[in-house]
Amino acid sequence: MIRKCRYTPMVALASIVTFAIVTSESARADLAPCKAVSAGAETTSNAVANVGQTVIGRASGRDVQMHAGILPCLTLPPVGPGAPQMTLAVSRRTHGLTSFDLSLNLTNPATVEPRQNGAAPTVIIVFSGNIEAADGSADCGDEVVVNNGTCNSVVVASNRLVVNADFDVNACVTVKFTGLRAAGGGPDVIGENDVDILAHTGNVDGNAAVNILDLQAIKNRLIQPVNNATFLFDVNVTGGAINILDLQVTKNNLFQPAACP
Ligand SMILES: [Ca+2]
Ligand SMILES: [Ca+2]
Ligand SMILES: [Ca+2]
Repeated sequence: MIRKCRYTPMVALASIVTFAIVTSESARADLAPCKAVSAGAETTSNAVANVGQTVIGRASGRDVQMHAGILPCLTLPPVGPGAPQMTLAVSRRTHGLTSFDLSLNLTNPATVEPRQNGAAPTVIIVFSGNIEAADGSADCGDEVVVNNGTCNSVVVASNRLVVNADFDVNACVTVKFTGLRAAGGGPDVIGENDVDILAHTGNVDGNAAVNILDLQAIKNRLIQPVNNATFLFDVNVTGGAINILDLQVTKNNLFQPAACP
């Protein structure tokens, strides 16, 4: 949600002014900083607030005209860290010596993770800015709750929340976070606060079922090395080459249902 506001002096404030918060860190670079406008002066520059600040001066989708010298952004709080929000998330599996990340949908439908847990299953949630636990320590069962899985540990690293978690089999796994804020005592995290992943062993094509088409897809990649194009087919997360064991674990899960609400 980004609002630019333009101020034209010597005209009364019109209409009902709406308030909005600039929430996009990436957008800030496009916006000029607030600056003073002297009485009677004309300006066409955009007077804006930085991320996390309240923007005043836009009504019903149109620019609001203001009295001379009144620049609302001059009265706003000092620039501080913006409110972070989740921007992307991945399910990471370690295939032998190499990790491969499956990008996760942040909203419905939940992404299907066809791979087993492997040695170090991790969900990594990336935020728009650096974060910290408000109570000083990011913990399983506190800041992070994993439904239909086991939260093993949580690490905050800059703008990433690293959740080491085992997924239950054929389950809708939900990683939910709370109690996080911008690093340095900044504003609380805003926006979506959880991500669903459908753990469905062998469902390599990501549709509703584990069936013969999944077996065929794996078969088509037999003996191929695990790489960025093939990692989902290393269902048992061993690395090396895709092989009969990946077919076998998929076969063992044929027609087993799984769904996220
Ligand atoms: Ca805590
Ligand atoms: Ca399938
Ligand atoms: Ca394998």
